[in-house]
Amino acid sequence: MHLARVATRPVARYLSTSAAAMSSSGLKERLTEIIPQVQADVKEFRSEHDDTVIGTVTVRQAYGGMRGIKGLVTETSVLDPEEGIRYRGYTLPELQELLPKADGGEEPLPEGALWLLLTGEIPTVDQVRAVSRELAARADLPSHVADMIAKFPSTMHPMTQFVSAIAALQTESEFAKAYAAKSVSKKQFWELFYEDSMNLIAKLPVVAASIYKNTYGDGNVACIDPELDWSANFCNMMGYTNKDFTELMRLYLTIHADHEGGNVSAHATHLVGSALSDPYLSFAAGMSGLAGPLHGLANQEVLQWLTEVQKEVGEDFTDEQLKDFVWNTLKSGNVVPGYGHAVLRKTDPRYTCQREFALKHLGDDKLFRLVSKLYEIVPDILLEQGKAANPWPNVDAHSGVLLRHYGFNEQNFYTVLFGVSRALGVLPSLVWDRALGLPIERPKSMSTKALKEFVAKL
Ligand code: AMX
Repeated sequence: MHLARVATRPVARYLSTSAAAMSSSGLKERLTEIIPQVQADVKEFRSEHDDTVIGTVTVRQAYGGMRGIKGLVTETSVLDPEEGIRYRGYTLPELQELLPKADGGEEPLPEGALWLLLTGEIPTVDQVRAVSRELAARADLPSHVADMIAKFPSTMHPMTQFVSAIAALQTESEFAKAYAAKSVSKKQFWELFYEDSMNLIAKLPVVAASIYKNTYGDGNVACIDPELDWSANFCNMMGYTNKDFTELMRLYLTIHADHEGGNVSAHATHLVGSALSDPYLSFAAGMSGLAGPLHGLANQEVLQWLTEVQKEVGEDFTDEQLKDFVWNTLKSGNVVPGYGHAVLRKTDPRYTCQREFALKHLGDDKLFRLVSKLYEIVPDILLEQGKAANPWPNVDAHSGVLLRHYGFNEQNFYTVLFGVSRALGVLPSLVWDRALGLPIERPKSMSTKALKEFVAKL
């Protein structure tokens, strides 16, 4: 029988929650100013255009995963098939330039991305430092969640642990409590979603690090240091103190945050939240979607696949050997993980900025060499096979190589890192869903019989 390793230092020992209330960064105050302006803008736009047609739906789309149907409003980011993601109108290279950095650092602080995604504004250095402090002050874990993580069997996949722990944190939901007490009006929903979202974002690194240390280590998790930023605390809690690794995590947590509203994790979070399930339950649903191999779990799959490639072709591989391996993957009915995308039609800019980080920091890392070679080889093969609409690499083709370089070898944990970052995008979206009063989501479905009858009448 598996015996769980219990943290010798309880993971719940952090700053008191009353400190959180006192350490406001000004982010909520800024949102309070912005929200009425956006509400008025949306009201005016809708009064003029509610009946304007923005697209049509084909039978192919109904059977084909609703590709390209414009049926969702997401304020935080927009994905262009050719150019890639823009957070509130800014490309990733622009964010790398404009968002505040840590002292002596070169990569953006994800707290800055959080501010931007929530407000649409690039924050100042002071505002970002204040958000770091506010998140540190909200990071307390309730003891039942810490105990629960400590008792999970190490054979339970880290994403299953992550989803379960997030759902268990729902005891802390201020929205759920106020709603149950009938003490909140619809106009105030966004504020409670904001409080829940900020608390959840603050606690996720503690949850994730506790899962990491209980699954792979001695169960000890370092305490939050209120002087450190969100990523540095996360790295410390996982036991990584290398400065370059912390910089990598700042970049990683910034670029994985948001990818507009239709991807599985964002859409699931939004959908469940539309039933007024609180941010904890909504985000747990989103993370269940991220755990799928065609979505976030692809970063784990990539590392697994690269390990198999290495084993098969060795270090002095030829192009022909790599081509054979890729073709064999396809012929055996598997996808090439890390390649293709439902929306993108060019190399994912999230791949490109990770590649640039690797060019700067990884030197002649063997796995990076292999990944670079595959970048030259895989697209042509996918094009020749003629099935994938997009033969180019996505975000997951690169992330594991960077983590592995710094000794982060536990690939089954990689999707948890993705999940911690994704909170910075989908939870602000959820806050805006409530601010704009979006209703419960309920698209129309049809049976094949009903569809046939419908098209016969056209
Ligand atoms: N390798 C092999 N075949 C691929 C492929 C790949 N990387 N990408 C797409 N295809 C295949 C599809 O499986 C599909 O085959 P089918 O007709 O036999 O079912 C066909 O090409 C058409 O698919 P598509 O329209 O190009 O893609 P999609 O929108 O249906 O799916 C995605 C997109 C990402 C699921 C798909 O490209 C894929 O499976 N990629 C590998 C897994 C991966 O990297 N996922 C991570 C995506 C990013 C993320 O969410 N984190």
